[in-house]
Amino acid sequence: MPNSVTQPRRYLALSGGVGGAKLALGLSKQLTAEELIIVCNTGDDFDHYGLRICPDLDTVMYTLAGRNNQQQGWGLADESWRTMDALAELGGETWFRLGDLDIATHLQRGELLRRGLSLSAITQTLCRQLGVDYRVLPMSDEAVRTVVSTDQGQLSFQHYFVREQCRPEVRGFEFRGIDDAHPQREFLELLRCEELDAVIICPSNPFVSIDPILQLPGVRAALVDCSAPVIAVSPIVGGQAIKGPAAKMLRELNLQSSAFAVAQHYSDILDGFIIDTADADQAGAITELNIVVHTTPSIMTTLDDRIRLATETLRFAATLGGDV
Ligand code: FO1
Repeated sequence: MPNSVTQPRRYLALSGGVGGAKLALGLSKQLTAEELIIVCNTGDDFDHYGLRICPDLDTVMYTLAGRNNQQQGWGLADESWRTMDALAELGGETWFRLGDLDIATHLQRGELLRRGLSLSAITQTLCRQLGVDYRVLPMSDEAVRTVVSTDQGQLSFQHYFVREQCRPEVRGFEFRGIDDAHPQREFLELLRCEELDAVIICPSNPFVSIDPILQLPGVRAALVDCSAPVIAVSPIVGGQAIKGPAAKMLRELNLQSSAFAVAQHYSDILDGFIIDTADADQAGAITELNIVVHTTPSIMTTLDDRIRLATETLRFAATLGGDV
């Protein structure tokens, strides 16, 4: 697996949303906290009731802590909703569901922000308190906010995704603040370091979960120059997204809703692409993009599925070696 018995293995996973967190969990079962660093999209973050909500950071943190709501994917298990019910009684907005226990995370994050801590430091503190040793990093410590251009005008991400339930037709995306933002320091250092064994783009939505990370100044260039193989796991299986609007977005952007279209979207940075057996017929076309393809069952329903896909991904990375 590693390219030398002495050199520590280092893997960088890029994650957003529920699908990303599933593979991150599988990778965490195969790699130690020294070997796996997870960078999360923060374009979904938003301020609501004066709380700073960071869905993709919290979903990975709760998932690695074994505390996430398995059915929903986001939020905490054993949650209660009394604050939401009380808010409804007062005429407050309840379209964005904040569980009583989840609110504690947002209160503590807000308190630490007010004390001047960076989002990286806050995330590390929250993770440590929840027993998560893995480095879970925001893609940037500066604010980047995804705005979705739709047939009903521009919508902030959570308004599009939750309030409007992804119904509006997308026309494009804007990542507000991204030109002035910097990739999180450790993230960029890792991309440039020689010890990295692979960059793994998790099966997240390419447009609203991964692109905000890739479009941070310097990230795409660092991925192109990266000595380690860059691998993505397709979020599209059999023309459908496992969860969320990725397939619908592809169609609305007049792209194919296919694994091939995702490979094309990442083609300038990818060395390898993992597709599901259902899409084996697209392997040839993807190979034409000068991307090595690995075909394997990629739907993650159980923990074993997550671990198996993570194992396949790490093995695939090893075959691509460091000299790409
Ligand atoms: N997603 C929903 O579909 N409905 C919700 O009410 C909702 C609340 C919520 C609260 C905290 C949090 O961290 C995530 C939450 N999500 C909710 C998921 C969130 O919108 C998405 O996970 C990401 O933004 C995109 O993957």
